[in-house]
Amino acid sequence: MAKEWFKDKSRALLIKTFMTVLIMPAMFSDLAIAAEAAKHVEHQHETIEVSYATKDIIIDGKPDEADWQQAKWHPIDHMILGPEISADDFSGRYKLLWSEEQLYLLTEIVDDVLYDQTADSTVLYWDDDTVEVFLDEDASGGEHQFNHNAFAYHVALDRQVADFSTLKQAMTFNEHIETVWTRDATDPKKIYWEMAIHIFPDNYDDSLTAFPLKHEQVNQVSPVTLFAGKIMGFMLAYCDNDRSKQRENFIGSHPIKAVDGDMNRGYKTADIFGKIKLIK
Ligand SMILES: [Ca+2]
Ligand SMILES: [Ca+2]
Ligand SMILES: [Ca+2]
Ligand SMILES: [Ca+2]
Repeated sequence: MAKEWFKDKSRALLIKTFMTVLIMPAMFSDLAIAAEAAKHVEHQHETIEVSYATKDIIIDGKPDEADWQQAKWHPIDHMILGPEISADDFSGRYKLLWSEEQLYLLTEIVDDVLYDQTADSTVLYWDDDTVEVFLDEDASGGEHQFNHNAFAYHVALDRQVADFSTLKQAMTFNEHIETVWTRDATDPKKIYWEMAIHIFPDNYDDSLTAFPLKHEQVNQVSPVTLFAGKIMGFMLAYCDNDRSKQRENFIGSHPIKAVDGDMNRGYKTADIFGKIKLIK
């Protein structure tokens, strides 16, 4: 009887040890994965509130309007492509404001070398120093590489704005974003990139604005009128190149979950954009 009990006890101990060795680490790893996923989802769903511009914002690359002084900075600090870099090589942050006619963006960039190697604004524009503005007017998410369910505007140093068209070719959308940048008066590595962005809906049709541009046909779909409470998909990134053949770094404002090791997904899907809410 005692022998049997001992056998049972040994067996129980064996089972307990087995469970501790095999199941506990699995539980911890499940917990770690769940915590990581929760962190990701939490940040992804953190909506940025955007204040109303009480006075006109002059697009001159100078952030001296009182409304800009009041607005809150948001970081551009998530590495999408490239190695770690120093704050001197790149650091950036941004502010947003809105009016009925447009969304205003102020981007403060520190970049040691400003570089625009390809003059044609529709060729290899992602390998130049570029602010990339991701916008999804109705916050629908979803695929947008060759349609206008969302836009991935590449705003270049020469103030041209490029993205793919529905014809699967790059084209300019200069009428969508008015922009001017200037260097800081005391720190020349710091630039202020001020933009007024017209917000276009999913049904924007680029076929009439493709080259050759016919000015009388440009406004076939009007920008939407913005209002308090409106929610849009939004994300920001900077392509940093300091005289390399291809861009050295791509740094974003939001964390992106890698798919097959790839975090550079914003130009294809609006699912990874953050959200902004216009408030008054
Ligand atoms: Ca200004
Ligand atoms: Ca740099
Ligand atoms: Ca959309
Ligand atoms: Ca650069």
